[in-house]
Amino acid sequence: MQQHLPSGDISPRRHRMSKSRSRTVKLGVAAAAATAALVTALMPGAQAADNPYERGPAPSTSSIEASRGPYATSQTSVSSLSVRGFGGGTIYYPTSTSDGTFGAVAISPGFTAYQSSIAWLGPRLASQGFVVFTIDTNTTADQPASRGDQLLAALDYLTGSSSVRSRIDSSRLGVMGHSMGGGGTLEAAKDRPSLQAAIPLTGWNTDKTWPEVKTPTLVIGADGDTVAPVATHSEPFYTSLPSSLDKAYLELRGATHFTPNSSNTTIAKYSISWLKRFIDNDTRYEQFLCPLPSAGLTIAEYRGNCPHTS
Ligand code: 9J3
Ligand code: ZN
Repeated sequence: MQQHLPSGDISPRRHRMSKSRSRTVKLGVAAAAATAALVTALMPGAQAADNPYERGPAPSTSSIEASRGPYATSQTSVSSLSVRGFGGGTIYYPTSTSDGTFGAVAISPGFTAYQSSIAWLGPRLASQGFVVFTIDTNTTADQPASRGDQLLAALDYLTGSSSVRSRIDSSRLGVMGHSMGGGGTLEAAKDRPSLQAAIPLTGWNTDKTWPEVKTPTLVIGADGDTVAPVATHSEPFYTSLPSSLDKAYLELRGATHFTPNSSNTTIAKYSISWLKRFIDNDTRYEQFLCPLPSAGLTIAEYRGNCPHTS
């Protein structure tokens, strides 16, 4: 959040206030601040802000770039034999239950790939305060529309049947995916407008137009992608999303179609910020999204709307 210095017209008005009134206001403010500090100190999980969905300490550039966030994580494997509608997967989640429930994200791999191809995102995102489900698809040849259905089936399993269901706020869900899984991410958002965030990673889809999407979407492309070139995939995906939607386009510099298959700080920091901002309504992360990030060593291009409307 940007801090603004008080503008010049404040001080004459302050001089009009009597000394006793000024002292009463100051004491009241001090008492309220002390009470808030005491409540926060006595209740480790308590948040000083009024947003009930905020989780974890105030973020910084280094905290969103770090290889792990503030939460220790656990993981549990889900067998394909125990579920219907998708191919099983691995759930990564904050170990502690003392901070209440968390938002959740399902993530699909791409064509011919397995959950291992996106596994780095599990602990990376979960340690920031999300339940993360990296899935396998029914077959590795499944197309984007099917991957979208499977992401939704995975979220339904996660919130309805999984061993961590009580740790999740089922009203705060998002989807991500690589390549055809990114194409599936857009399909899932189109099919379920209640989703709070969507992030296709070097997404691939024969459908280039997404005016139906109501979910805040961060489209991530790669400047050197020759499998799903940004000019025919991520860029039209982004452009076709409604202009009224909170949306952004991040083009990675020096990156390929397979950059999202390895740990990547630029993908992580903007994904964490987008998920926090739109799944948790956590405006402490707005500072990393608005004003729009500048192009540089790892960002070839960034587009989006600021300020955000939702
Ligand atoms: O998931 C993907 O990597 C999709 C890219 C692709 O090769 O599609 C061609 C059928
Ligand atoms: Zn379309």
